[in-house]
Amino acid sequence: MAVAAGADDGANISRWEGASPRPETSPPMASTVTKLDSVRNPSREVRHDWTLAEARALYDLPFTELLFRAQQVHRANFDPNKVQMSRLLSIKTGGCAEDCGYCSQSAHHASGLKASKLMEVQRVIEEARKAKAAGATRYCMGAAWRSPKARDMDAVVAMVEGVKALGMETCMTLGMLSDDDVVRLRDAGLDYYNHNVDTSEAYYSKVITTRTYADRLDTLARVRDAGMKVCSGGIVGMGEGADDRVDMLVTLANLDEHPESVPINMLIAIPGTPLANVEKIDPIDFVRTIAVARIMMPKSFVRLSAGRTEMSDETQALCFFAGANSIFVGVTLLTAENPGEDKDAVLFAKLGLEALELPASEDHLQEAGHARACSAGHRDVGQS
Ligand code: SAM
Ligand code: DTB
Ligand code: SF4
Repeated sequence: MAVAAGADDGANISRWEGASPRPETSPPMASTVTKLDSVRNPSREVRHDWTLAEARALYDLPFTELLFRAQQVHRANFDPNKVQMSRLLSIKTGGCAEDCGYCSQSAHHASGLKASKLMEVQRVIEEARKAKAAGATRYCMGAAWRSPKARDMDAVVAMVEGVKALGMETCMTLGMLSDDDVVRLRDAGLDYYNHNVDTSEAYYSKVITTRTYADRLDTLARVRDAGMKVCSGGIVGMGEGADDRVDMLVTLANLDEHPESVPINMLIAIPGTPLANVEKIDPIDFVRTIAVARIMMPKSFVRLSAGRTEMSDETQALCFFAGANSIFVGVTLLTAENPGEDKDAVLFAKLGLEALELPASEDHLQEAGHARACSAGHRDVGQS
């Protein structure tokens, strides 16, 4: 059944407009109605049966219609002025066996990046503490691995436990996971696992040859089955076409459950990698990708992820209007640059955006109490 855009939105729109009544709007032009009617998605409906044609029809809508519609979906599900903030840390950098064509950390490419060993657990916890003080609510730890080795798992588990004890949400991205790995991470209290499909299945083999699209989906299924939250998205601007972008979103939206977090990265072109000289994506097409992700996965956090240092304030503002509601904060991502808290504070003030805080659930209060107890414990150990 076709539902006109906005048909179910009145109450939701006024929710964020305080006391002001929803303004009267003129009916849209006939051509607009026809285009919008051809795609079914009331603002709160979570669908898992998207077709490529439907997704592409959204992507191809006149820009302001696409953004209007994405903003309607966004307002029906989120406070549009709140943005979730995550901080990344590379816990094991470089020397990776995989050949991902975009990545500075692949041993296959001459990016000049110095490889390092797995970081000490206490250093990771100290970095997380600083990130929390700077406003991040989720700490994401990334390792340049095809998959974690059994010998590394004790340290990784200790990192999750230590960061969680600070009262932060935890996320890891360690490559492919086995059944044992997911159980250990879940039992340690890992909240999210990030594993991106990266692009469409059709374009994938042009970017990565050392593991398959199916391998990625297997890991996502393992993470989901173990009961952890899924963070999965991809990269745009790798020379793919619009069909690849929407196909990637169809893959994510048609998973049994939508990823709770959907990072949309703009390629950071790294010298020495095969994608170093690929043509840049038009920012308007990047914003379209964000808007379509928002519409297709209405209740997921859509993260405006890598590539913000290359974006104007205006592009980022359009991304937030299109429904992006999460960012990475801090001056580095894993190995590449990010705007940093000072620049983001200026941007957020200009746009009237605010950081989304974690709900003060009993769990988090308990965790914060546990963190205080732990840090007191560590001081005691240090003093004895
Ligand atoms: N090794 C793990 C893996 O690949 O699953 C985790 C780390 S990996 C760096 C995490 C994700 O970062 C990749 O899947 C990719 O989507 C993104 N990424 C890596 N390099 C990037 C770049 N140069 N530009 C944009 N996104 C990038
Ligand atoms: C994701 O989708 N983007 C983040 C996170 N997940 C791990 C990583 C971006 C990496 C950008 C390139 C770099 O810092 O090396
Ligand atoms: Fe390795 Fe991950 Fe980089 Fe691929 S994206 S080369 S798996 S660190």
